[in-house]
Amino acid sequence: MTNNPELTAWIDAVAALTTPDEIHLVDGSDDEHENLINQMLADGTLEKLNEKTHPNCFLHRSDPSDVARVEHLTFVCTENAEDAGPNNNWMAPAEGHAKVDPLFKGCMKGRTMYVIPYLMGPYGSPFSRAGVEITDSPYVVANMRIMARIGRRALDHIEAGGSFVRGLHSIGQLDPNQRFIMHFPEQLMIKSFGSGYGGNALLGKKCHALRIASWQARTEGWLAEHMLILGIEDPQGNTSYVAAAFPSACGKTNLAMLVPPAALEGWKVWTVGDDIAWMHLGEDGRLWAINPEAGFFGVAPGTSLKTNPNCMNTLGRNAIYTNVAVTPDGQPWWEGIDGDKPSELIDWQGRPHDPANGRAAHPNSRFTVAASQCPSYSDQANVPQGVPISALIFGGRRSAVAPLVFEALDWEHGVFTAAAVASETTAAATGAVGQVRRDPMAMKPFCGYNFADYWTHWLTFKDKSDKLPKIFHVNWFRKNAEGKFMWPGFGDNMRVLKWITERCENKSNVTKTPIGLIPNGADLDLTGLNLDQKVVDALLAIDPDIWSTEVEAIEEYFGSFGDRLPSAMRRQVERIKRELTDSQKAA
Ligand code: SAT
Ligand code: MN
Repeated sequence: MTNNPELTAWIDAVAALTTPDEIHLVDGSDDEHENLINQMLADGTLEKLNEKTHPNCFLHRSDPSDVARVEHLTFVCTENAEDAGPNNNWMAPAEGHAKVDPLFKGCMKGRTMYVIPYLMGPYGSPFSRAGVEITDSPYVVANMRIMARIGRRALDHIEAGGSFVRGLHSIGQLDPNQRFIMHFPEQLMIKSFGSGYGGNALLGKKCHALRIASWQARTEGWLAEHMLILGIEDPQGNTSYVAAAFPSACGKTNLAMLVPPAALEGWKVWTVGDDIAWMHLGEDGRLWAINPEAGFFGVAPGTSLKTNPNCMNTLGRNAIYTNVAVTPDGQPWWEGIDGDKPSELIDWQGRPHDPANGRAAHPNSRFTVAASQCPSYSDQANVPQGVPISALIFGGRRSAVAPLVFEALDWEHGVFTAAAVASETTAAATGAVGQVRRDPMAMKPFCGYNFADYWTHWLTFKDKSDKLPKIFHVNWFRKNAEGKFMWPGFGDNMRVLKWITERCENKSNVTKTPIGLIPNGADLDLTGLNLDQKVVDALLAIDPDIWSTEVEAIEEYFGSFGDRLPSAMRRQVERIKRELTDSQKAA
């Protein structure tokens, strides 16, 4: 099957444990893909969508209990509990294996075991990393084929002696009571049982490219982040790149393929990635980023020609839809899509849609589609050394507190700002929606080790280069007293990106506040946008009283990391508190 002895031994061991009827080494070919699709159409795993309007598109309805990531069942298994930190559920590795291995025993009987070699990152990039996912789900194989570079070329990388992450996955019986997503960073291993959902089952994505990779990145001196990567081209044709971190379902895909408003003539956005960035310091001292993924696994609801035309023009062909609704003529449908709501729909569970049953499409329904189909796909997206990053942007979903945008004072304050990010929870994970929680660097569900050590790692970059990106914080989600969003968002976010690129060239004046540098209202290009000056002022306002409470909450959160918390974080808390008090006294 392969000439790599380690891989052969592992495949044999997994087969002995899981006892599949057949073993299939995935080569990623068109023939193989077609066979898999036909098999899934025959057994009902997939349904064909309207070939005329959505060529080569398929619908998958998951088990209704298996629609999102399960953070409470996700574990980081390290020898030392402190290494996983209070930000992770922890188990000792021996205990972790002992918990899941019995579940895997005989679980593939009557099924085919697929062995998927995959590469995260462009072919030929020194920063790309390989993995092998063993799974009993053909749906996972079809999705991995879109999301990663799979098959022969990935196997070549492994057979040439590259190390690889081992990911073992079985859908089991899709029983929520027998579901675990286990990570063993010290062993470069993942074991996932009982779920077929994206982040739980497509192991190259969050499990490998973030949880395991963040661990490797710390050891090796780079960064594995939950960030989109985009290029901003100015009217003169100069392109600069930014990477931006937001929690799941907070608009990363929309921002990554944004279409600037007509009033900002000549500006363009190019998409490199929409979810994950691996960043290395170059010899020139700049931070260079690659997108380890090859596809988008995006949230469908809310996506429309109005909110994200490039996305709509990406996902109309060769896409797999999961848990969306369908129209009577077999077109995918979700809340927020263009046009009127059809009078008849089949809901995400396959029933005639009855509003009494809730929404027609699941709030976390998804599409899987190749990034190369995106009209704004960057011609630099597959360049082996990646793209140089001028700015890092962090944000969350906050109806109050955080202004539209501010710039950090320096790297240390930027790391503090990113570590202090909070956001209202979304349907991307099971559990309550809309609750504010700390989500440092948008990595709360994805950092494979202790956040305190992670911030320390981020802080080490300060001494390694004087050409690091500037750091910004944005909030598209601020609401007014009536509970309405104050900022139009979507394409108009370009106005904030434009200001950010100008700041990276040290243009535009700013006002210094305790929490960072705020744009002068006049420097935000709001041409063509009918926004009252009062609203702009409110969007940029920093209320010292609200921020005093916020800083106390941040301090309390940091306190949960005890002695491991880098002193720079405490220093920033003290500075901001002092400056807020001074500004309150002055007022
Ligand atoms: O389910 S995924 O983790 O792949 C998507 C997300 O929640 O960001
Ligand atoms: Mn994500």
